Amino acid sequence: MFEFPEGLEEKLNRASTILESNDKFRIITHYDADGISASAVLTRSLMKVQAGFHTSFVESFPENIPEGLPLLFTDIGNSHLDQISRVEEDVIVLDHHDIKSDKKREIEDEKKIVINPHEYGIDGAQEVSGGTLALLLAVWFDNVNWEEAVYGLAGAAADKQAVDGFTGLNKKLAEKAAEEGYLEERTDLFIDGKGIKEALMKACDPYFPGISGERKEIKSILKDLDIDPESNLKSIGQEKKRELASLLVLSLLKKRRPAELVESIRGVHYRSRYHSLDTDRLYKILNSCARNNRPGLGLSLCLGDENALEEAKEIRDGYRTEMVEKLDDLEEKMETYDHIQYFYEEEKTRKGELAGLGMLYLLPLDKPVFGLVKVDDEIDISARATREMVNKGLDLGELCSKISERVGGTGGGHDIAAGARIKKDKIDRFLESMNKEVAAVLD
Ligand SMILES: [Mn+2]
Repeated sequence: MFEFPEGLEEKLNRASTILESNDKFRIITHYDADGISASAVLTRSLMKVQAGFHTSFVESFPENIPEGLPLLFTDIGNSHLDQISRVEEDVIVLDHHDIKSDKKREIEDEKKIVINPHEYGIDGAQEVSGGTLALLLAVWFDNVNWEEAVYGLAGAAADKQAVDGFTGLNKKLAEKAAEEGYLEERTDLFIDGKGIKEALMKACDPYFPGISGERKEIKSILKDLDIDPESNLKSIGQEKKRELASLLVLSLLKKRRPAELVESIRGVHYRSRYHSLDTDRLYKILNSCARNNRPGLGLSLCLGDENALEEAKEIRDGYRTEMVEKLDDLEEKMETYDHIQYFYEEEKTRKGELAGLGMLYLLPLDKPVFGLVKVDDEIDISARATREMVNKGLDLGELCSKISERVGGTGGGHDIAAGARIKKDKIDRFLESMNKEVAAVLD
């Protein structure tokens, strides 16, 4: 297929043997969009060989691993190999999260296969996701599964691995799927909605500061450009589309967004030739399902359920409206230390996305963002950085793990996106320590 790092092919072969030699599986996947996409790739592939499946979406690793069926862990599992090594069944772990501590990285058991990209020099934060790892195994298992590429890549896009275009293994998979005729590569302005006015009213990702959700502003922009607010992007022609794109880009430049983000507004999208889906649109729909605690709905639409797709689109519409409103208020809610910025949010399921979108489209780029939510006597924290901060050596996953541990909590995640949970009365200490640690790296 393409050149693989040593050892990876052998793992994929062994994993394929497990898929071949069983006819029913239990998929345990992370409940976010990438986790849904990974389960969709595997489920769709397994259905073709008449294998049965049972899928569970979990927020964190299950305390008791259900037994009785071979287990497929997707987008989760790398940091729980001790527990996994104790089950009787065949197991495949397809997780791209790096392990920060000195925990076990491998299981010495023929029946347990751990495919951790970091062990092969592949950056799991940027170059491969749960969805694309599942795709890799699926196409290794059977070539016909290239048709599932749109689902796998949607997972990578959901994990923010396509902001600057796909790279690494994601890119290889996308290009190969395009070459095989399963995906079509398109470079274009991309905002989705029934009409342009509606698309801009609900544009939260990308979010255009000063335009998104601003009815009057949108009306006047479209009037100036002589664009019918009810028309769609396809129908207005290249010239008008370019003019509109320039204005949208300008709103981002005013907020000093980096060039690659601005470019991505007119970026590359992969459209499936078979399922009339776009990686970009699909991941956003799956994101809305996940963020509204409906991961099962996301999987159903991936399995071709039209009603599920319609319902998910409605959820996404409501979600976008809500996020645009929250982004609109975000700047006012921000509080800062010298080297970090943070905000309190009411809804647990919104803070991560809000921190991420804020970091990307709106907030000052010199400080990582922390979204905080009070849950009983604890505070749940989502942290987001920029790629540039990470390049300077910032690792939020490591810091969240280290500092939360210091104050008796838990934490971890990726270098660019991480989280923690600590007791309420420890929040000042957490933020102060974080401020110091970030200063040590970025100053
Ligand atoms: Mn993931």
